[in-house]
Amino acid sequence: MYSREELIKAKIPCKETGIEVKKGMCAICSPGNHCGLDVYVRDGRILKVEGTKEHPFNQGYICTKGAMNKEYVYRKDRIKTPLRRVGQRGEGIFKPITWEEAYSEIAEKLNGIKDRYGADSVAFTSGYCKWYRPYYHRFVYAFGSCNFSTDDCSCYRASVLAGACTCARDSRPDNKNAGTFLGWAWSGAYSNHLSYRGVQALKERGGKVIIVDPRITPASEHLADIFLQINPGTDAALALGMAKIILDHGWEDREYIDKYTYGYKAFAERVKGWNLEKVAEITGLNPADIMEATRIYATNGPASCNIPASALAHEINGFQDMRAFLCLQALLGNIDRKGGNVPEVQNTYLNRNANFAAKESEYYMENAPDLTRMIAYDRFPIWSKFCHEFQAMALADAILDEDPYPIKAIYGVGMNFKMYPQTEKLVKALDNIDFFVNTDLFMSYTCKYADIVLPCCSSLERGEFKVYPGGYGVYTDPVIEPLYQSKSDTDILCELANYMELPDELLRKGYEASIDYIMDGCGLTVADFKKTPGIPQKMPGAKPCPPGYWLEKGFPTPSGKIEFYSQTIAEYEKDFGLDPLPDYIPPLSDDEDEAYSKEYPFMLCSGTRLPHTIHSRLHEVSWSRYIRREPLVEIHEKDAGILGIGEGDRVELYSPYGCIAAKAMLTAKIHEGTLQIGHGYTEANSSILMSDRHLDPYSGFPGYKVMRCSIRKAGKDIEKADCI
Ligand SMILES: Nc1nc2c(c(=O)[nH]1)N[C@H]1C(S)=C(S)[C@@H](COP(=O)(O)OP(=O)(O)OC[C@H]3O[C@@H](n4cnc5c(=O)[nH]c(N)nc54)[C@H](O)[C@@H]3O)O[C@H]1N2
Ligand SMILES: Nc1nc2c(c(=O)[nH]1)N[C@H]1C(S)=C(S)[C@@H](COP(=O)(O)OP(=O)(O)OC[C@H]3O[C@@H](n4cnc5c(=O)[nH]c(N)nc54)[C@H](O)[C@@H]3O)O[C@H]1N2
Ligand SMILES: [Mo]
Repeated sequence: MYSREELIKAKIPCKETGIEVKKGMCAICSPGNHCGLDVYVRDGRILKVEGTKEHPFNQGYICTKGAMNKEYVYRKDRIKTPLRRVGQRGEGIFKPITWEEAYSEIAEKLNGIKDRYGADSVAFTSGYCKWYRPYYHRFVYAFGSCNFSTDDCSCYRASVLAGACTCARDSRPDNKNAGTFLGWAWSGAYSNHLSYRGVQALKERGGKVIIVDPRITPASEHLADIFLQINPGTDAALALGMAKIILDHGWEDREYIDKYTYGYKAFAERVKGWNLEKVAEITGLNPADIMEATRIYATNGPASCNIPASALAHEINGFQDMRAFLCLQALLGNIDRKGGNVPEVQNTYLNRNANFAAKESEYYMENAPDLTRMIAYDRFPIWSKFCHEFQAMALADAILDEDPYPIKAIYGVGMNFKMYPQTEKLVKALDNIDFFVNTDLFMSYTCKYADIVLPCCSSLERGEFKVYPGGYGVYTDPVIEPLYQSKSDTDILCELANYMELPDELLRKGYEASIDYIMDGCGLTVADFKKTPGIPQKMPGAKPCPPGYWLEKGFPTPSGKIEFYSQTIAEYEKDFGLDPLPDYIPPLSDDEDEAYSKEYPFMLCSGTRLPHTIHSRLHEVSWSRYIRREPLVEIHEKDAGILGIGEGDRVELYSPYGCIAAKAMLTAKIHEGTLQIGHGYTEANSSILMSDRHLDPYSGFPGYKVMRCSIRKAGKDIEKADCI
């Protein structure tokens, strides 16, 4: 057996074994990761994958999910050919058709609907995949529709919007220089393994770590000096309470506040009402712990922190929680300072700052239609102000109410109904839809409802461009041919654009020409990158972004300062009741009547990240299923005792919106009165329990982490229960 190094370096052993080690990229997980992979290939088949040691980003590491790439690519339910539905929607009965037949039917149907109802009546959507987005976005605008949406409507964007209303869109923790790391709704070990390593290193050199989480996690166990096991959804109360303690002790950075912030007085006035007892009561925390955590955070600086991706955003006060959290950082002068958080100077490509300027938004916005016509444009003004996408949480309403106009077709790329709250309502809304196309690798629950299904391929079967922090760009080569008749998403869109004769020459030239346009002026072209496929190259023009850029230049806010009081939000205060200052709103206040809370006494957190799954992608991979064979509901052992529920018992989880069946997993890691379940399962889709009205008024994000529900032991005839 040859070692990995021998196989990579020496050509002769490769000839003998027939194995080639090719450079690929894992796209199973967040684009914030996308680790470099060494893919062992023989006779066009993947044998195994490993992390690429010389990759500047992951340096050889991959996570549990990345290790499943082979099993993922060869999932049994890969779609082999384009398909036309012949059964009822949802039945999953299809007839294979040729690509030409698929393209001509799509072109005819979409153009027909455009002629009859206008281009905006076609809604274009995308699931979690990011790589094709700028290209797809431009495709939508070339067609003429203003209605483009992605999973950003429920992922991370709420945190970005809170940033945009306070200081800058996004920031990174400067853990190397920090005295303390504040991990707020952060469980890096499961959701972002490389971020966990950064905090481990801080801890190893003597830094302090504070963790704020309702759940006991690897970070709370192994890294935390102090762990605040907070009641879910009460984060703004804690942040405002900590601000009060900081001001009471005179720990704030006065000079920084005077020079770089706006609205401090109003903020100080707002936090006055938050005494320690009140904070402790709401958050369920011990007052002494709150004091001690605040003391460490304020006096052992500079302090860095994570920017929570979804946990806070999935509370319905998530936007305001994030604002309160950012204001806390500002009080201590931790924004744009060494050892604090360094705001991004630019968004290079696909929501990543790689220290050089690319022309991504110029590219897709070049021929943008009137975006004020977007679905739900007037419903979530902060969303609409900053996003070039409609808030898709309003899609079902828009279809059912024909408001602001009828939606007659959906074109989906990786669209997944299970990511939408009240999934069944969206499925029902399809009755009003004349034509639905979806593109996926796998025959998903959603694909079964489509009129035409298009087979796309994985990241190991396509060439794709990506940027990395530190100034890197990379272009991958396919490591194996696309399986069956599948194609890359951008090839599909390009061929369709040509079929439809969309009036956009650049788009019709294809993905690579588009990347060259976006990267124009950055120093390297696609042809340059392709000389070293899969190996990141340093961009000649990349410049490091040291802290202090915004402090010197002025922040991209109306006042040019960090805004405790947001002038942007103030524009919408009168008409929309939005609050320019951060505030705490109880997560269930809308529904909080007595009868309701009696019937649904539990608070459900759906979608806490599990180390071996990601959304709906890995549940059907056998490796992943061996780890957790069935959907499990975590319930506190005391609650289980009261309800007579034992470990492994079949249970039903129900809310006013639906019911799902799962198995009970008894735990002491979560609070009593709360339940937790993973998301993305077809046989137990937790999103059907969520209300599509339980939304954050600022961002439109759904309350996935804070939904009232109840649990009961299932009867013997569980199969016949009114459950999905
Ligand atoms: N209840 C609940 N719901 C949630 C969440 C939660 O925590 N709880 N989290 C929310 C968040 S943060 C997110 S990001 C979303 C994610 O939600 P989804 O978008 O649903 O994520 P996935 O299941 O990863 O991917 C959707 C589809 O894309 C397909 N796919 C994979 N690769 C490709 C590709 O290269 N091309 C194409 N065309 N398709 C591909 C997959 O097979 C899958 O069917 O879910 C949201 N919904
Ligand atoms: N393994 C795995 N990794 C993933 C994903 C996946 O599905 N699986 N999804 C990716 C995507 S799209 C996203 S958006 C990110 C999400 O990344 P995160 O936002 O980090 O997601 P979570 O792990 O759900 O939440 C982090 C921590 O927040 C805690 N939390 C939950 N509710 C609250 C609350 O009310 N207050 C506080 N303070 N903490 C709370 C959870 O217990 C958890 O420990 O993960 C990405 N990485
Ligand atoms: Mo996400």
